[in-house]
Amino acid sequence: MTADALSPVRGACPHDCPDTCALLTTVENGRAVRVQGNPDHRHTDGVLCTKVSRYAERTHHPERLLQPLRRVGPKGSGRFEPVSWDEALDDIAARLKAIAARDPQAILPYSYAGTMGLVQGEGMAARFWHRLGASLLDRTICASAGGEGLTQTLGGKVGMKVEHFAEAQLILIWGSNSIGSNLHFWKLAQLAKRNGARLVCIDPRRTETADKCHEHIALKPGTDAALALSLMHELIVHDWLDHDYIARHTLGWEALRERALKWPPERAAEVCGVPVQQIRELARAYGTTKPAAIRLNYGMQRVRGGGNAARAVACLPALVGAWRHRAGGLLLSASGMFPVRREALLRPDLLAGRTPRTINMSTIGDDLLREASPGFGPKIEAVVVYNSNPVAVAPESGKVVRGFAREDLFTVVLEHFQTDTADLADYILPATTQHEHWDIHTSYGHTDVLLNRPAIAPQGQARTNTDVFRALAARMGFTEPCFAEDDLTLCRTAFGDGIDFQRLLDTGWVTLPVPEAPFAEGGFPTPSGRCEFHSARLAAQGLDPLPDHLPNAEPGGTHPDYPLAMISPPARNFLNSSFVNVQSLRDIEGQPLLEIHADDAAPRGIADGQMVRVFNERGEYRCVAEVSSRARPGVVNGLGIWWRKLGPFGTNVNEVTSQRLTDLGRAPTFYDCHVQVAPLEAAG
Ligand SMILES: Nc1nc2c(c(=O)[nH]1)N[C@H]1C(S)=C(S)[C@@H](COP(=O)(O)OP(=O)(O)OC[C@H]3O[C@@H](n4cnc5c(=O)[nH]c(N)nc54)[C@H](O)[C@@H]3O)O[C@H]1N2
Ligand SMILES: Nc1nc2c(c(=O)[nH]1)N[C@H]1C(S)=C(S)[C@@H](COP(=O)(O)OP(=O)(O)OC[C@H]3O[C@@H](n4cnc5c(=O)[nH]c(N)nc54)[C@H](O)[C@@H]3O)O[C@H]1N2
Ligand code: SF4
Ligand SMILES: [Mo]
Repeated sequence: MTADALSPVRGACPHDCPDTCALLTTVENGRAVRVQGNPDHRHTDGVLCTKVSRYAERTHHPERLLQPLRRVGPKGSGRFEPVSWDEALDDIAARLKAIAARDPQAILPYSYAGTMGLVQGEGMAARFWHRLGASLLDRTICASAGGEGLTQTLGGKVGMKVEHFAEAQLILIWGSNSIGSNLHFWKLAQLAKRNGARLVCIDPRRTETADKCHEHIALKPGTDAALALSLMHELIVHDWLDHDYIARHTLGWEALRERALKWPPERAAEVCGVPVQQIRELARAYGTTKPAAIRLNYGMQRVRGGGNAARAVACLPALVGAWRHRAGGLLLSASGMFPVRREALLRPDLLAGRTPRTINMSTIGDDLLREASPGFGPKIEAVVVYNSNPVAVAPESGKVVRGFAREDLFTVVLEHFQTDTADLADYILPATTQHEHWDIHTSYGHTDVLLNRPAIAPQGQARTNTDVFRALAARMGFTEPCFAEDDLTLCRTAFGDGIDFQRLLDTGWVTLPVPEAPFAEGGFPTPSGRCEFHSARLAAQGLDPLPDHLPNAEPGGTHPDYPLAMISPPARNFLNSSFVNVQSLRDIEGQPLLEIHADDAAPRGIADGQMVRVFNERGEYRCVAEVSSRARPGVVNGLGIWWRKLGPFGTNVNEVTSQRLTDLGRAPTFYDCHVQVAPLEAAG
């Protein structure tokens, strides 16, 4: 099902970005030649980010993997030979069978959001793993701390409809670089600004978004809960509260009130490292401007207290009754609004009563190096990686590399390119891109379902993820009819009768029927139906039922050897580790950068543009220092996420990040990391 030159093919951007744009791909002679945003889709509005407007360059990249490869030579030597699909699949199935005969839990699937598509994501893969009884993967690497914080407070990943931000009078952009990572939201914020709204950016880094807001609150990393609690303090003492909304639609107000009264602005100013006046003014603005909207994003939850921080911020809209207005409230993620039929799609029933152990993807470094034990279960003997590049993106990569380099580990990687992870594989299987397969998409930044049609034929011998798992299922002797379903059937299964599939085929998207102001009359999807300041579910787990500030584990300024705090937000022209190998985008980014404030650079003898070592007790990486006021004193910004092998010295920023997990949601703490920085001495 490919198209001719005259009618661009309707698709969906597969990337892990809140915007989920509608794409139009122009095809000539079987090649994708141009990718544009669909002007008819209101959220996309005809505009794509720089990365994806270069998508054809990625699809037809000269280094695309076009045939299955088998390792020759020692692990990590990067030497592979072509093999046929049959040979590869036969051998992989035989190896997995042999391990499964001892214990299928010794096999681990490792996947994340290379594609957000429900079909090429886990659509067929999950069925295969469930039927096999492999270890389950806890997919925590991005969003589970904030997701859990939101769920404990509001009841799910739910919130404002993004389009209504355009009507807000005050917008807090909290822990997010919208211009870099949520471009279509930024357009709405600008509309609001033109209509007189005030924009406040809350971010330790002076991002390009901070530059364009009216106010930038450059707090220290991991101090967001302290800020939120002191805002509550001010709302209370000035009585900028919506008492009626609190009484009718919240739970635990008295207890939260008591907690918040311990956070006068002076205390928060000290903890956050910002002027007390800035906190007072923010509280006044939030307490007195209607409607007020918060665009919270995942940048603020990658620290030890990330779950509590999201919880604290999520309490704010109920206190001022912001939810009453459609342009008031908060949005972190909209993904909980989509009625995906996970049981039908992923088929957990194929576990047939077994409960395999769960491996947290964020501690893959430690777990690959672990021996069998009663607490852990069997040693991991095989890993099948798809839609992810753990060697580059997982924390403490020194250990991740050592784990994947184990000669006794059998590793299969389904990929578009020979990534850092693929370098350590036994088999590399060439995967189709979004231009070459069907898929169906939810979004976490709006509430439309999108369909992706293939625009061109699979390149070379590339196969869809679904096809690989179908072929493996056949070789494993899995005869259930669900393993024969084609991709279009899987697309239909994802929502069943929950959406108008014909409409999706005809137009490319369907807008969910979401209420304009979903919590104007309460009705939160929590157990109590209220916004839960106090969570009985957390109390039952022995956790603090109220949100609190938990200081960073590695706050900077305390460790004698590693006095700087480091955050590692994305470089604008990469998407996690995707696109780093697209030359035109790498040319824009230049080299891996560490932004450092002049006050920190000068005493270390670091000049702008100089190569530096960034190190701590876990490891070291090297990059170019940019002496810049984008970094606040005491905090350095190591922009991510480079492919190790494309950065200088073959390392990246995750050499120094830790595998410590967050308070809620078992998530990584990438932005809770102390380091030291030193000039790289001239060789010799
Ligand atoms: N261009 C581009 N877009 C992307 C991505 C990408 O890699 N590149 N990644 C995608 C993915 S996977 C995700 S999850 C989303 C993430 O979405 P966002 O979280 O909105 O994305 P970031 O741009 O990473 O913004 C994080 C911001 O949080 C700031 N920050 C760091 N620590 C703290 C803190 O303790 N408190 C506060 N308040 N702010 C803090 C960082 O400086 C950064 O500016 O973006 C997606 N979009
Ligand atoms: N230091 C630091 N580390 C971070 C972060 C940070 O801010 N700082 N951010 C974290 C976050 S938010 C996230 S979400 C993770 C992201 O981690 P990942 O989800 O692993 O993201 P990518 O690095 O983009 O890797 C996705 C891979 O999937 C491949 N892929 C894409 N589509 C397909 C397909 O259809 N089939 C197959 N087989 N493969 C496909 C791509 O080629 C790419 O190599 O990284 C985390 N790591
Ligand atoms: S990465 Fe985000 S902004 Fe860029 S095309 Fe995809 S969905 Fe749109
Ligand atoms: Mo993410």
